[in-house]
Amino acid sequence: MRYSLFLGCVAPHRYPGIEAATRKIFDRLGIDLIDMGDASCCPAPGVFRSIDNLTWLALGARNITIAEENKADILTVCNGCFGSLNEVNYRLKNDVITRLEVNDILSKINREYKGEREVKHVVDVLYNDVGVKVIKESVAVPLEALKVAVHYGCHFLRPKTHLEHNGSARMKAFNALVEATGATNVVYRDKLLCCGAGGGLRSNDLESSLEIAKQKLENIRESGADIIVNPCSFCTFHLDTSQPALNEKYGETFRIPVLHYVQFLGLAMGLKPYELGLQKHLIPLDDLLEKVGV
Ligand code: 9S8
Ligand code: 9S8
Ligand code: COM
Repeated sequence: MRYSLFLGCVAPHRYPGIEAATRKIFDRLGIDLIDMGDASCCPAPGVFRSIDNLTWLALGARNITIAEENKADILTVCNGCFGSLNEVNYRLKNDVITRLEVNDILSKINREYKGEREVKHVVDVLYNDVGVKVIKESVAVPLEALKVAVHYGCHFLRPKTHLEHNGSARMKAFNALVEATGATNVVYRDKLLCCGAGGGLRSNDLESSLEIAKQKLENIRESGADIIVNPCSFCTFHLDTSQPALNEKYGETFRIPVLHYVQFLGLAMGLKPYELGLQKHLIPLDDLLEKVGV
């Protein structure tokens, strides 16, 4: 098994631990990750797709051609990147006229989109291609002491009728992967609520995006969860950074650690906190690490 690793923007720029964790857990699982050279932003679906469809398609197609050169499907670690590239791929595979238009643009940089590759979310790869059994066997430090609030994120959840997203199957897969570490998956109100970042809201209207995060975090706090685990770089970024911002703005006392699933699994595999970049998170994980005996 081998994949082209698509990093997106948030992992390399803000949460390098997501990249480090991905490389390390895949190394443990014996799966090769191939770099994608000069890949660009996916481009972010909530931003580019809403503004200029053709630009969105052409930029996404250019990234996919890098995976075609690698002869390996794309692995994404962010819901937005998955949603964007998967949809570009779907549209271009199924719409000949748009594909001709996009390939005309790509010809200026001597590239051609061929439609030879799939775009996969890391959750789909771990659940379908690796399997829960192997994930369970890879656990060296069971996380039984932890109550987890799972946050899926919007671009993870599109229904099967929308292109080939199948969010409900993916949601079940994610629960199983979280539970495979030994942790308890808690129930909380409005679980499917957005983190507040997406659709360009965080960059365009920070105040509203913080309001949504506040609702989400209040519901999670009420559940008594020790940690938020999610499968998206952008959600990780927003749920972690919005807590100090809300504490400052409203005199709140939010202090719920947030991990991307690849980091959470890394902990369960026995990787060290510094190998997973946990020191880069604004909400400290010290108490939680003590709880699981790391
Ligand atoms: S790339 Fe640029 S802004 Fe981001 S991280 Fe995920 S979505 Fe795709
Ligand atoms: S960021 Fe990640 S997927 Fe999204 S649009 Fe609503 S939720 Fe958070
Ligand atoms: C969210 C990406 S993961 S975007 O802001 O909706 O483009």
